[in-house]
Amino acid sequence: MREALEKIKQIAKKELMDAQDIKSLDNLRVKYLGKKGELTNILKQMGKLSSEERPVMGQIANQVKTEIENALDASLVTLKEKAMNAKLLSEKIDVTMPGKPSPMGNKHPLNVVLDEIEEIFLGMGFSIVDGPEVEYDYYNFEALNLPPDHPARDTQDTFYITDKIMLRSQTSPVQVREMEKTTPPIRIIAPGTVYRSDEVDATHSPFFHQIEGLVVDKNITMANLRWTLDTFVKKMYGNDAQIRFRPHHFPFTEPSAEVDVMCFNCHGKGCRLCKGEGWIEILGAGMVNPKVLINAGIDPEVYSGFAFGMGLERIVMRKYAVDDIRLFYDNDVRFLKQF
Ligand code: 2NM
Repeated sequence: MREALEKIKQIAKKELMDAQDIKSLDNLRVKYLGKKGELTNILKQMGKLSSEERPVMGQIANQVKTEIENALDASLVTLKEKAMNAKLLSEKIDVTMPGKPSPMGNKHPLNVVLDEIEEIFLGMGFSIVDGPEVEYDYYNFEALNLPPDHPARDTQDTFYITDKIMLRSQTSPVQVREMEKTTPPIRIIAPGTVYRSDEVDATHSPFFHQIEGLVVDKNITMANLRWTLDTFVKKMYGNDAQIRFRPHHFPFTEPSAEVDVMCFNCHGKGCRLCKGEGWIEILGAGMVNPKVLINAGIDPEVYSGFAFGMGLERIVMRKYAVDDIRLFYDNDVRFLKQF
């Protein structure tokens, strides 16, 4: 038995030294120390020994057991260390390596120009206001002096939700709400999305963006309107930019005008960009109709005002020679990257 124990000890120690991983170490623990393990088997035969031999053999057996356990523990420590080193090596990252570049987005050209326009009007003391896109037809039409039978109110051209509620077709309802809410002086621009039931083509979209302006105070005249728009186009297109007014009609302004800017390509001579005109229409404007002031609770005997409106897409298309309005809404990065 002594020899058997010595042999188990030798072989166990060698096998434990040779174990390559924690799993095989576990198997060895079972093989030697488990319930049906080799050492356990020998200990079971202790009963057959004489009462003199038993304590001696018991001591040797315990010693072998302890030695195997110690060898197991030592081997476990070494293997764990080895596993950790392998893991560290395989997961090593080089923190000095350059990162992968993330694709950068782009400011949308409509926003590039809108921000520019807002900056110019903020510089002249205007505030920026907004309002609902789902609007009562009262604010969109009636308060603006468009009676129920006015052609612009044709249901063919307007997205009605109920017979009284619609998607706004202009941003003027924002101005009406502002006039109701505050007392003059008022100096605001209202940029935003507007909706019209148009057939889609290169120059039409069922939604687009408008910027409308409104100034109401005592003694506001057409001269203030001209100065404001003149200052605006000079900041927008450069100091040699010029404007001209052509008589026009809007129900919400009286008198009304369409405003052209001298073609910045040919300086009035006529070219392809301005279709031979020498001038390009950029906005509509006029003195706020006294009826509109009354509707919004402002006394036209005390106050007067001017208003103007422009389409953002048209201005951007002209500025960057974009020939199809649909390009603004596709969000194709190959297009957007160009601004
Ligand atoms: C335009 C042209 C002329 C306009 C009028 C008003 C309001 F609310 F004050 F009456 N806001 N915007 C206006 C005037 C809009 O767009 C071409």
